[in-house]
Order: sequence, then structure tokens, then C-alpha cells
Amino acid sequence: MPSPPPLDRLAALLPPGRVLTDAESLAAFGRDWSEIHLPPPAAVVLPRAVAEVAAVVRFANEHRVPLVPSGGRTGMSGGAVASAGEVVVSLARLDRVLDFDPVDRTVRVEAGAVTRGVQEFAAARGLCFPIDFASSGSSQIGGNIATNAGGLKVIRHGTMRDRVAGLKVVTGRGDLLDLNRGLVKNATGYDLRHLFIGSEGTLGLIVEATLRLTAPPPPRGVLLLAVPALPHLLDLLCAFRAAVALSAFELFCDTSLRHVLAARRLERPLAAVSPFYALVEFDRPDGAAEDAALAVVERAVAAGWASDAVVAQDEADCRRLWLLRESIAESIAPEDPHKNDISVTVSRLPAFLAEVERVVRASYPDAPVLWYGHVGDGNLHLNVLRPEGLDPAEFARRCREVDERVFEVVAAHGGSVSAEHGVGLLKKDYLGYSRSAAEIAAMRGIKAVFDPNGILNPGKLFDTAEEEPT
Ligand code: S2G
Ligand code: ZN
Repeated sequence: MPSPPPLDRLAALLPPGRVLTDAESLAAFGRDWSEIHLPPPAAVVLPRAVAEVAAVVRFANEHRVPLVPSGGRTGMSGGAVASAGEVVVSLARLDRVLDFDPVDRTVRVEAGAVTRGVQEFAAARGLCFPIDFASSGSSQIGGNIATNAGGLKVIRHGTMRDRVAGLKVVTGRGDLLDLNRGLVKNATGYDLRHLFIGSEGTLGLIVEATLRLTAPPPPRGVLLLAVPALPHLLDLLCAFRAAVALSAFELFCDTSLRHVLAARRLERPLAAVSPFYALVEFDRPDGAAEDAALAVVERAVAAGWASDAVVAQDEADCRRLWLLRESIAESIAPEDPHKNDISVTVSRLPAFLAEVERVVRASYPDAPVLWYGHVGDGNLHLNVLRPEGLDPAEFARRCREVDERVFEVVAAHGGSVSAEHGVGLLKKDYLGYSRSAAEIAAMRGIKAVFDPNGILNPGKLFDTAEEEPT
């Protein structure tokens, strides 16, 4: 545990009331949605200007005080938790929309801007910020970028990486970098933007982003298919993709659905119970698109890829069907599930899912396993619920053992042990299943360039040579 920082010197850097040390603030700002409980931070600072962020970083370098960059704290991998008396730097007060350009179709926001607010800002100007997930109402743009968040519409709009046209970061050295400045083309050497996207606060603090917006989507069609088995998932995806302009292709199992129906007191969307469901969203500018989608449904039922379907009749129906998918995480949260967030290339999904199913079925004979995720982009969220009466520590130990077998399957398929939730603390020990020793060494080298004193989010993502346990 580092020696306590000179908080009086820290407080002198910021206006009054922006350094918090009360127990409630320390507890709240020291954790994220990963529910990892570790010693509280030494303090929380709330800068409201880039210059204040830079001053805190200089202070941290001078006194070797570790910092934890913090946004909406909706992370699932412990990337924003305090673990050893760090100072949490919350960007929540750095939350302004700074600029909007209708010609460039970009909006420039501070890192603490809430994702939902940026979506609403764009919509009010006839455009769209298309990155969306269940936590959009509390996640912040800086954190979305730091974890390269994906969410529900990646098959059409990509991840945060594809939406960042410019990025301002304060590096671990205290330098302010103004990267790419919104340019569409800029072939002037390494695109440093992409080093900071997904770096989980280990290279710099993201303070501002220029985000590329899209034209507003046409009216959408949404349908829910009852899917009897996983092997034909790709047939379904490819058939819809060939017939309509897809914007989402999500999967969830009946156990996931049952948790949502119970939590929200909803009726089943289809008469029959099916092992799996696929939620398909597509552009429906006219009836022809809907007819094309319905033709695929008929073909899928005839081929046995699906057994039933319900088609949204209006926007309210679309939201009703989406709620069944979007509510899964919150519906199972009270049971403190063991979460996985794995991905492979879409073409590998059938073989991958079959192998994962074999491992999971053999490893969790008595635990409910929930399958859901963005299978249209190869991302599966496998959540395991603790069996009644099983000791939490024993359950966690068993899950870690099973994770190794699941990650062996992921590695065999060239996949990722963390598709969109980041590595943080939770996946750090498994990084080697997806990144080679040479890659991790290169990442350590890059960390040394931008954060030579190792003050930024130490222990997250990987250990530097100095942090490695002896
Ligand atoms: C989702 C939300 C977090 C989780 O629902 O797509 O990313 O794993 C997840 O439940
Ligand atoms: Zn997800």
C-alpha cells in the first residue's frame, strides 16, 4: 500500500469542494459494476477543466501517487476500481458538449458526458450517435472510449473505436495530446488515438472526444425468432443479412428470458418455449423490407432454423421486444452471476458455441448457465448463476477453473477473452489466452512511453515489470 498522498497539496490544486475524502464518496467512487470490493481510495478528485486534470497528473508524478481514472463506473471488469489507496480522478464534472458541426457531422464532448445525453443531443439535431447499450444512461463517453465499448448495434455502426474522430488525452507524463482533430484522412504517422482507445486509463486520462455521428436510421423493423438450436444461427444471420439492412442480431436463451419476465412481470413473447431466441433489427423504410424479412422467417421455419416468430407491429412493439434483451443484465444482477464476455470471428461461431457448450455442460452440471449476447458480431455473454447453497468462495473458485477451459476454447478459435467489457482486474490473469507475450511486452513498452512512473491505473490490464508480484 503506497504511503498516503499529501492531500493538502492535492486540495490546493483544485477549487474548494473538489477533493472528497468522506467514507461514502470513497466507497462509491472506488468501485464499478464489477462489484469487486477492495480497500477504498485515499481520495476522489473532481476536476472541471483539462488544466486541473494536468495539474493532478503532475502532482501524482511528483509524489508518486497512483491515480484511477473514473467515468460512469459501469465497467464490468474492475477497470475503474480502487485497489490500493489510489486517488480516483472522476471526470464526471468534465461533462460539457463543446461543439457540434453539421457539415462534419461531429460533436465534440468532454469525457464525462453521459452516453445517453450524447445520443439525445445528436437526435435533436437530426443525426444519430449509434453506440448503445443497457448502461447508456449512466456510462460516460470517456469510459466508453477507454474500454472500446461495443453494445447492441456493432454490426452496423462498429465500436467506439469507429466513432472517435478526435481525442484529447492527458498522458501519464502530464502532456496534453490533441489527436487527429476530427480529420477523416490523416496519414502522418502512427494514429495514437487508437492506442488510447481501449487502454482502460493506463496510458492517459481521456478528457475530450470528437465523435462521428451518423444519419438518422430509417424506421426500424424488429422481430423475435424462437431458435431451437445454435448450429443454424449463422444460416439465420446470413439469410437476414442477404435480405435486409441489419442493424442488430442478438441471441438470448430461455433461462435469460425467464429472469427478465419474472423481474419485469412480463408475458412470454411467443406461445411456445424455445431454448434460444434471436432478436433481429433491420431498416424498414417501406413494406418491401418487412416483406423481405418475413420471407426469411418463412424460409427459416421451413428449414427448421426457427420454430416461431413475432414481428413488431409498431415502434412500441419494437421497444417491447428489445426490453427482453436489454433487461437481462439487470434482471440477473441480484444473483451476482459469474460473467464472461467472449468473442470469435462470426464465421467460427457454430463450432465455437458447440465446444463452449460441451465445456459448460460438463463443468456446471448444477448451475444455471445463461447464454446471451451480440452474436451478430461474434460476442457471447456467458453468465453462470451460483447454485442454491453453494458457498460463494467455492463457486468463484469453480468458475475460475471453468473459465480456463472456456478460454482454451476461445484461444483455439483465435478469439478474445474480453470482447467489450475490458480486462481491468478480472481478466488480467487470462490476457495470455488472447494476446501473445510479444504483444504484452509491446504494450508494456507503450505504457513506459506514456506513463513512465506507472501512476495511471496500476495493476489494471497487465502488471508492468515494476508491479509484477515478486
Ligand atoms: C449486454 C451487459 C453486461 C453483461 O447485455 O450486452 O454487455 O454482461 C452486456 O451482462
Ligand atoms: Zn454486451
